[in-house]
Order: sequence, then C-alpha cells, then structure tokens
Amino acid sequence: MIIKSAEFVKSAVKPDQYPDTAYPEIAFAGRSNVGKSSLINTLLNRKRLVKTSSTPGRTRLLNFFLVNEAFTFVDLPGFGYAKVPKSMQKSWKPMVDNYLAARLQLRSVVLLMDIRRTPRQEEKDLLSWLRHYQIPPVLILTKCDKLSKTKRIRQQTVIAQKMEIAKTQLILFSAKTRQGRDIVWKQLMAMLDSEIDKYSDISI
Ligand SMILES: Nc1nc2c(ncn2[C@@H]2O[C@H](COP(=O)(O)OP(=O)(O)OP(=O)(O)O)[C@@H](O)[C@H]2O)c(=O)[nH]1
Ligand SMILES: [Mg+2]
Repeated sequence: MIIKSAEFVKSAVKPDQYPDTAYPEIAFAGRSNVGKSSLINTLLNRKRLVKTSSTPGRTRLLNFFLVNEAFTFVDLPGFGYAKVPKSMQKSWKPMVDNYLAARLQLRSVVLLMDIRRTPRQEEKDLLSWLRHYQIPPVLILTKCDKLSKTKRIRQQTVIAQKMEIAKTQLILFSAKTRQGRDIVWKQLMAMLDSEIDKYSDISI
C-alpha cells in the first residue's frame, strides 16, 4: 500500500458526530496502552499522526483518519484501564458498542493484544461480539520486540488457546521493528477489497 495521504478528520463520541462519509472503515480496538495508536502510525508511515503515550488511557474519543482519500481508520479508546476516571470507564462501553453496532461502512475490526499478557474476558467478548455481527476481525499481538523468539512462539500458542482460535490467526507485530507490518496490510487490503483498488497501488 502506498500512502499518498493520511489526515485526521475528527473526534467523536456519538453517532451524529461521526464523519458523514461513505468510505469503508477499519477500526482498531484493544486494551489501553496495547499499542493501537502506534500501530496506526506504523501502518501509515507517520511518526506522530496519532498521539501515543506511555500513560494508558490516552485516546479517549473515537478518532477518525482518512487515508488516500479512499478509506478511514478509526482509533478507538482502549478498554480496561483502572486509573481512568470512573465516568470515563462507564462511557467507554456505550461509546464503542454504539459505533460497532451502528457503523454500516465498518469492514473490519483490528483487535490488538499485548504478546506478554494473557487475554481476558474483554478480548473474548469483543471477538464473540464481532462474530455475532459478522464483522471480520484481524488479530494482532503487539510489542513482539519485548520477547525472545522462543517466548514469542510460546505466548502465541497460549493466547490462541485462550481465545479459542488457530495460532496462525495471530499476527506478530512490533511498532519498534515494524515486524508484521506487511502482513497486517495484506489482511486489511483483503477487507477493503475492490473498493479501493482504483485509488491505491497495491505494492507493500
Ligand atoms: N517496545 C514497543 N513499545 C510499543 C509498541 N507499540 C507501542 N509501544 C509503546 O506502548 C505505549 C502505548 O502505545 P500507544 O500506541 O499509545 O497505545 P494505545 O493502545 O493507543 O493506548 P491508549 O490510547 O491509551 O488506549 C507507548 O509508550 C508506545 O511507545 C511496540 O510494538 N514495541
Ligand atoms: Mg491510543
């Protein structure tokens, strides 16, 4: 994928604030601090298009980014961080649920999991939810640079078992080394399919 343009469109909380466009959309979901914003920056070859932070709970709204004037990436706020204010924790679920349930142009949800942690109920719930609504997931293990190769493979097996999926469905990714970037793009391209062919040169 050649990135010709990538721009922040707007932030939103409620459906009437989402951009009024019909571009196909891909959303990025996962626990707070897992690396969602970093993954988007890596995919788009931008260092700071999306704000990242070592403080969990940085992204608190739905943030929409238009890429190549052809499709949209949506950076979702992370779940499961105890230190964000209670009011914020409460508003997360309806904010994200409404988006996932209502957004017709949503083509896929990228679910990120930290390779060093065992996923919990929230990740399992999100995956079942996506299956129920027939939204195809792309599953990514982030921060792979933090483990040795042996440990990486061991964790890939443990996480696949926990999520009840095949090991091969989990893409190993690192924003630091860019490992896995091409594979992620390939899967995203498949989700976006012919809709964007006319806008993008398909060479990764
Ligand atoms: N070593 C390493 N650090 C990473 C990687 N991806 C993200 N990080 C770091 O992890 C921290 C959180 O990254 P973000 O991309 O802001 O995470 P997020 O999921 O967007 O977090 P919230 O917006 O708080 O939900 C930052 O300090 C990043 O630099 C990675 O692949 N490797
Ligand atoms: Mg973020």
